[in-house]
Amino acid sequence: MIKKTPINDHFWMPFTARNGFRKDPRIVAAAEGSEYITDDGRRVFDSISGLWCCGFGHNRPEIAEAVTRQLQTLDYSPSFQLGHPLAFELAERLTRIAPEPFEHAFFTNSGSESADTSLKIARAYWRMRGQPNKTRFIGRIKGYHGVNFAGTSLGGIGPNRKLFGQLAEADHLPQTWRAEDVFTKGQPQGGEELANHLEQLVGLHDASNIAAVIVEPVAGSGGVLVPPSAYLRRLREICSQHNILLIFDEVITGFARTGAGFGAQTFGVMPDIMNLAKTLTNGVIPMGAVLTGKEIYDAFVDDAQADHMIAMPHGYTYSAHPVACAAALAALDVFEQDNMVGRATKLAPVLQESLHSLRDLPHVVDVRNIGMMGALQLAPREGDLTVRPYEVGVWCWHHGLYVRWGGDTLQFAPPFTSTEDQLAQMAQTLREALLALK
Ligand code: PXG
Repeated sequence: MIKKTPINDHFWMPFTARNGFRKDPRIVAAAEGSEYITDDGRRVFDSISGLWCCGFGHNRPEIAEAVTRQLQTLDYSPSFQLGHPLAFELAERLTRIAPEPFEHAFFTNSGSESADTSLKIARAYWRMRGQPNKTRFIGRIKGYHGVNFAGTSLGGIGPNRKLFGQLAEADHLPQTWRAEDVFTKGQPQGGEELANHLEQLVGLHDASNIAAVIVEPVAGSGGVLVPPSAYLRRLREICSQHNILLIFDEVITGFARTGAGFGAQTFGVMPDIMNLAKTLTNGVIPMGAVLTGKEIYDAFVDDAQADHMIAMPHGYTYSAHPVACAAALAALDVFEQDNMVGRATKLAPVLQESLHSLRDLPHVVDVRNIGMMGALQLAPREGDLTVRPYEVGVWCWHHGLYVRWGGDTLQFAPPFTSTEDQLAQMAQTLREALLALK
């Protein structure tokens, strides 16, 4: 006899349509590999790796063992004025896996905290360098950097902002989606003109007042908007020319999601600061990180400073939490030993063909993909952008497929451990859903 989970209103659910959920609760009881198991015992393919965070597959025994061992060795210790071995080991390991010039890791507990941390580092860096007026930040329309004050302000998804007002001062570059690029496989061409908008903002504010630009290499939650081929390079050029720090939010694109280890490597463009979270621990324990090169770190540290002076008054109770460090170290072992970059590279064309095989189905107005991420954009129904993705998503849930809906898109980021058959079945279920619904 299968027991259905009782639900209640005490749990104030994040980013959840409460009424739809109450009528038809979707409860995950367990996970295995690329699948969730529901509380009524059904197996559901996880086409979004949880929330883009479990790319190495669920319930990896290596990570579970490392976490268990750590819980029995050192449950918690502060990283303010004290250290523990795994924090140093993880920082060293992570910066070795990350591309040059990243040598330093500041640990956070989420992508939202990584956004706040990176922007504070940027402002403090310019102040340390004697340019305290460089305080302004520039994000991008359709960008997502989490939900804290920085992420809400610099993010560019309208519905995530409207209830809260403009929390911190910010400008936004235009989004990178262009109508002429629909149904492009991988990167569209060109896009310099989109990056050139940054020059207008520099003209408006003057570079002497701008601290940093923050973008995702590929906008994820905004609907998998793949940057055109010349876009990121041009953004980098303009930032370098005007002494503006470029921050890549690689919370989704980090750890093989775009094919290479990091989006910066896929696109051949190095930012000054790189934000990480999610797959850093394969989603097992909350953790994020902000990586910088030596030049930024060196602006904060000075061997001549008095012994009791704190140069960076920032950090979280759980920064470099020992259990999170253990999870991340084990996840990095899996990342390297199971060749996640190789798996993602091999599976990416299969995902591409699965998604693009749906292009002629009713309501599909765009299909986008890069590496192991992709999206289907659906036409609005009677002016409502979000109803179709919602209905398709719920239909799929009842037919063995968990797919993430957001705005006018369905979004995909399957585990790199998925099989080709699972991706083919995913496309088949989506096909049936799109034909079944109006
Ligand atoms: N930056 C990026 C690029 C993200 O995608 C965050 C920051 C914030 O991370 P935290 O850990 O604070 O949530 C994210 C998070 C979705 C979805 O469905 C995406 C995220 C979170 C929840 C849902 O697209 N991204």
